[in-house]
Amino acid sequence: MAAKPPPAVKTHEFWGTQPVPQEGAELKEEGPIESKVLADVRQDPYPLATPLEWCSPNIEDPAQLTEVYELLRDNYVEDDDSLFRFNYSKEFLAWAMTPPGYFRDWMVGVRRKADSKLLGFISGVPCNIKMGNISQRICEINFLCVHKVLRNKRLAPILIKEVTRRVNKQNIWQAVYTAGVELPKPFATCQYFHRSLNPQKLVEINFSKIGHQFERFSKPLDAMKRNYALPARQLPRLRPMTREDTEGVTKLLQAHWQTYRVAPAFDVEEAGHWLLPRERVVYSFVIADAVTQEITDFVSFYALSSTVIGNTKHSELNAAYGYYYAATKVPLTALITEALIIAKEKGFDVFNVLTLMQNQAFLKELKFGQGDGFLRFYFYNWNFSALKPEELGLVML
Ligand code: MYA
Repeated sequence: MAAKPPPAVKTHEFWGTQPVPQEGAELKEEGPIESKVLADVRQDPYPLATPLEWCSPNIEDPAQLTEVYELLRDNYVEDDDSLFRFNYSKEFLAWAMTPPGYFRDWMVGVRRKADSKLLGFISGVPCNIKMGNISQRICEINFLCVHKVLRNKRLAPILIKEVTRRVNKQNIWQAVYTAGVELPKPFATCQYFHRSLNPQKLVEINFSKIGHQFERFSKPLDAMKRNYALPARQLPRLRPMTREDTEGVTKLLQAHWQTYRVAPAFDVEEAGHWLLPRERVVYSFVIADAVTQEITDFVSFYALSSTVIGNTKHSELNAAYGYYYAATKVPLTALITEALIIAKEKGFDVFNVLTLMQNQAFLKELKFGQGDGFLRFYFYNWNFSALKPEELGLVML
């Protein structure tokens, strides 16, 4: 019998040239893959095809924010069946791209010269990250998008190289990013889980199916609704986080983040930016000790809608996504239950989480269902041994 051919290894014309761990290569010591100095950084932007030009959209200018918003609304990530497309709100994008010390030129856009239309985008923001035993100021990359009319023309690698050049100019040589697709080479892979808050709508938009366990009932949808009904609030002392809580929350989270191999290493100012509540963007809650006022517990989620593509009844799926937490005085399950109840009260249809942090501990009990999506986590220019989702304490937007 003829021997089976070896499995095809996907070749990566671009990623094969980048300082990322390559498929099949042995892991080297944790740390940078290549070492460069400022003098090595190219001074001029990378060349673009003649009809195109670079820009740095100013996210604090409402008109330019709208351009980025519309590019993403119409061209950003869709699920495999093209039923849903992420629709990050303008407020959300403004929050995600303007943390303390952000650089305007890390927002990289490509315009068509003829009419200035924005056709490509990628963003970077500075962040302090714990990578194993080292905490370092690196770059978080997000919102890579090429307009549908310019797909498969190798514009994405040019956007990535240009943002890398601009980040390097600030003497920063590492980045973290996530993608649904598999590239060389993730240090962690997490799976999505979904907790239904509005089962009827989720069925109507084909996000969920009525499960087999409900088919034996005369009214399966009603049985499904009963199954996902939530209890009344159980933690009356849980209240929205305020600016005065920022130091206490930072202290609590910094201690919690020590338990992971990769996690944020925010200072108080960054924590204020990333965690203080913003309506329709991020929701954060604390419990303070009745006597000492010390913050003992924290839970948060963020709001990210998706456009429902081609559904006559519904146009938006309102999703809440689990964000950071730390529980020291109440069980984590109780904190997440409160978050689910609040998210439902605020009109969210579903609560999504990944299998990172301690999430696997509550998925079953709180009736989260396994999704079909995966999210891969990557470092740029940093060798790092693979970690299990529960060793990962970083949430990317
Ligand atoms: S993840 C979200 C990505 N966005 C979307 O999925 C939106 C919808 N899709 C699109 O807009 C386009 O399809 C994109 C590709 C723009 C994704 N990450 O131009 P092409 C590689 C990295 O012909 P297009 C997020 O935002 C692909 O393997 N690379 O393709 C984080 C191939 O390379 P190779 C990707 O479809 C982004 C090459 O691009 C991705 O027109 C992190 C093909 O280019 C992807 N998601 O455009 C970026 N998808 O031949 C890296 C495809 O080698 C940051 N590709 O296989 C790195 C750190 C930089 C800073 C470093 C500082 C120190």
